[in-house]
Amino acid sequence: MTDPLLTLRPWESPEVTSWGRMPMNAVDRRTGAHSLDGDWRFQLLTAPGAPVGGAWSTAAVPGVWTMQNAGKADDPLRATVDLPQYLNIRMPYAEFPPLSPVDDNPTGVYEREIDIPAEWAGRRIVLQVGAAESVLLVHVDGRPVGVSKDSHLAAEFDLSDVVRPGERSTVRLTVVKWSDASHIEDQDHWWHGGITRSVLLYATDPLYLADVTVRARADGELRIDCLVRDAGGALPEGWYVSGELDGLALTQDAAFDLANAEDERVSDFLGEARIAARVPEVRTWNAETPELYGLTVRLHRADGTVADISRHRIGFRDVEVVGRDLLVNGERVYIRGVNRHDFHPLTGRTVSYDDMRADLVLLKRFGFNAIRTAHYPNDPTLYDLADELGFYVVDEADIESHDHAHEIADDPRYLNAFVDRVSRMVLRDKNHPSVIIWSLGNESDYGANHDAAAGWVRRHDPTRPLQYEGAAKRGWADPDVASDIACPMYAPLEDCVAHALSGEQTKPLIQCEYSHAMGNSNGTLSDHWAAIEATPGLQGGFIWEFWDHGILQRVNDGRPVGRGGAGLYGNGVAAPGYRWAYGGDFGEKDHDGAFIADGVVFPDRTPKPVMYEHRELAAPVRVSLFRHEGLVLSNHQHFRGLEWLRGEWELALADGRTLTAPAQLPDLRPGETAVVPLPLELPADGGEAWLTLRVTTAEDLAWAPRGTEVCAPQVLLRTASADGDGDPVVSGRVEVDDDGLLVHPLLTAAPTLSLWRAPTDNDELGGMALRWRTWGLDSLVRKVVSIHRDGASVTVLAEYAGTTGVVRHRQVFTPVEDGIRVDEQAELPEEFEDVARVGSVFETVAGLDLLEWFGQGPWESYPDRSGGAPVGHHALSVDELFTPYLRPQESGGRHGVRRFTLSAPEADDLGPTGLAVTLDEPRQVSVTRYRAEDLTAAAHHDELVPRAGCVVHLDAAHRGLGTASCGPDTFASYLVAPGVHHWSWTLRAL
Ligand code: IPT
Repeated sequence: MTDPLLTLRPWESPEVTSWGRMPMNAVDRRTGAHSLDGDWRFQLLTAPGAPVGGAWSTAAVPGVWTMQNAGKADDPLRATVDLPQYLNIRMPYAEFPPLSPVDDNPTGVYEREIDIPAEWAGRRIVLQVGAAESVLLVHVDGRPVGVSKDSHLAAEFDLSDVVRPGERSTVRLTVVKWSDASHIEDQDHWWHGGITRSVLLYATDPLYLADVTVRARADGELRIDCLVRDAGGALPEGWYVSGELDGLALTQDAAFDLANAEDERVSDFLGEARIAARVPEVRTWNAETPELYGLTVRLHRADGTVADISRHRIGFRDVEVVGRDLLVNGERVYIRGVNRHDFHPLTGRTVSYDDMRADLVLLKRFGFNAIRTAHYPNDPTLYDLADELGFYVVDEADIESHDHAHEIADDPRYLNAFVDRVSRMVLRDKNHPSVIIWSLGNESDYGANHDAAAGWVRRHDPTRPLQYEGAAKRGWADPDVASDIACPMYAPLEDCVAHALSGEQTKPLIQCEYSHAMGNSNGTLSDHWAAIEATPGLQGGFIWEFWDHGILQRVNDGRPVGRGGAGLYGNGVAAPGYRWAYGGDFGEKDHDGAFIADGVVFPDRTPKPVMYEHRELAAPVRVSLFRHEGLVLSNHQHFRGLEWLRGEWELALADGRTLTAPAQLPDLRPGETAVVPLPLELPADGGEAWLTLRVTTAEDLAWAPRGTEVCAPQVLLRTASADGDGDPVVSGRVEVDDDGLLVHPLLTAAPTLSLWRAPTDNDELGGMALRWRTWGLDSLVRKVVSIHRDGASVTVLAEYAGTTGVVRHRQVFTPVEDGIRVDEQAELPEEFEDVARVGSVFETVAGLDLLEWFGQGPWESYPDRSGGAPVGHHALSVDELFTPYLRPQESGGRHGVRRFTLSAPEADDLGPTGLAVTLDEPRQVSVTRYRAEDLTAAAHHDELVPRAGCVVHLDAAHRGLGTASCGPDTFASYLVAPGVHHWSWTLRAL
């Protein structure tokens, strides 16, 4: 028998967005529903038309088959199983929209029995499939029931006429991976196939709430619009709705009924009712104090009995664009945002409540207050959590046609799909206070299809602004494009500032993507925030992105670990025998490599160092020095005081002392400042002095237990005194070998000049690493020119030859008390106009595992990413110093290091226990177990073989990180220029 769903070939008909699917709505049916999650019978076909009838395996629902090795797991990689593939912009196949490969189109067939409870007799029975990609075909007992596209939103099908209460039915969900819809789901993440969110079955009374739309304003005005339907068609007489808001009874609005009754256009067939109220002394919702109210809406039959219930948690708040400001409850709020995908290293796209909560809790702890749901509506629970924990959400429709953007934006065959996707998102999410802006999608050029979708949103929900980067690109101030926000991506900061200062700005400027977090990145984030906070018209942006999308993979057979592999990793690193897979690791022919690893957290959610930078930039309380007599404390929040915070002062002195004193945080309203006296008397001696306010949560919060660190603003109280003549020279002998290399019992490799760092992703993709390789900086050839003894000092002149230039390097070794002073000078030729670093590198004996330093820390920091690392006395094991970026690269650096010791924590009494280095001024230092060449050669972290000793870099100058893998490079002030560089340091044995 021919199946009409297959005959129609909906996977190549963009005009067909659904068939038999019910309209989207905001009634939450999760409570009381029967879950159909679990193992389903499963077959993976090569194409949608291929015969079903082979052997069934099982697949977990929700889940993607690409992560489950579903099919025959013992086949060679990619032979009969379908594995994840990572491509950013390019489509994975050559077919032009709307077509996809005819013969090679993995199609998953999921089947299971469902028992329909006998007590559902007479009720409306609905199947809800949370999400399936990219085309879902539904059959029940062999009968075609429906079709749905739009991979990140639920589809509902009315089964009332298909199943029989008290009987068993077979549900088949056929999921076709490639389709016309794939061309508008060309987002930058892994391609998967499967059912990614829960499947439910529920029943309602024939008389039911088809939709509920809540508008709750900051002044307490509440409007609830209910759409009522009856499965039988005509509505019964006398139905009505009621509501309850945290115990406050709400009734149906008679004025609305009257107006409807008098309006001849309104039929009795479509049930519309309104509840209107004004809530006195309303507690408004905002991201800092996300006050929610419990709302229950009831639909009654004429006799008062309840036919249907819809429960919501709502927030009273306003959002509007006034001039060039985005206002929440009248306040111009900063958007400290991040782009977030639904991602998990074991399940691909399926994320649990606990996962999502953990994401948002982490973001809260690191100062984020906004999320862009890149690039599709996220799991519905995400929005509940955003409401509850306090996030501003830019809700983005599932439209990205990147590879064929220009063709599709005006293609009328895709018109319906654009409007469908945007409208379904709005219909689902409109009641969330967290959602403050709708986004029409991502990277899809700009065309009539967007304007059509924008028109729908503006009519349906005039309460929120709308944004679309592709439209804003036509002109940040252009009133005629479908974007109320100027929301560029990766715009140079100077362009943003210039726009804000031009006098022509008409819309808030909030970058939808900026500060690309690939590898060791996010340089200049603090410069961005300094400009944002200093420039009216700039309001923030969304960092790209939250996750490094590394998939946990077994190294021996290349398979994804899949569900149940939890606990195999921690601290950002996959356990031995596993690795974080990125593009190409599943044998994909076409892929975009490590570009998928560009988040602020590792795949196990371990925060990368940039998170600490961000936390400090978002500090709710700031400190500055007031005429050296006192301190200015300020409240940098928008809505609340400092009462939820507790502080402690910490004074770090260069002589090694750290003094503390309790802090009394003043009672400050948002934006207010107060002058407080210095909390500690500054000791007359002790040298350089830094005062830090360690701010923690004063009580348990939904997102942080009491005592969680919130920020640590710092002021310099006293600069280092000039060192006089330095360490007195003592008589003694410095040993160098015939090559002029220092001989020292603690060093296994003598200090030499280094101009190379293992390229960061920014260095590689920004083209810098290529230039450095062309100049030969990765393989400089050292030649000693002269060795000269002058009294106790030895001067070594050497030349380091690259392919295009020669660097002259001088080292003067002078014995000082207990050690050796090394004065260095390097002269870079003009052609080495922009290098990674200029400094010394040496290697130590094994066993020196503890680094203690006075400088910035404790986390990794670089010249253009050092705002979140306060100066103080820090200590970490050498292994902890290293940041395990997925693709090994320069890492583990610490900025502003004044001195350090490297010691053996458990040294015996024989021989030296370590070494101490004092630097002439604060310098960039790194101590790792890897040479730059080790890091450069490895493609994954698990390929690195730690050396027994330490590799120590002391840099006279170190280039900033920037964000050139996608976006602007670092600023000129963070570049390492050619010419003469000087630096000195002293090496002592402990
Ligand atoms: C931009 C995309 O919107 C985002 O999905 C991601 O790919 C990001 O860049 C880079 O990781 S598109 C880019 C070509 C500007």
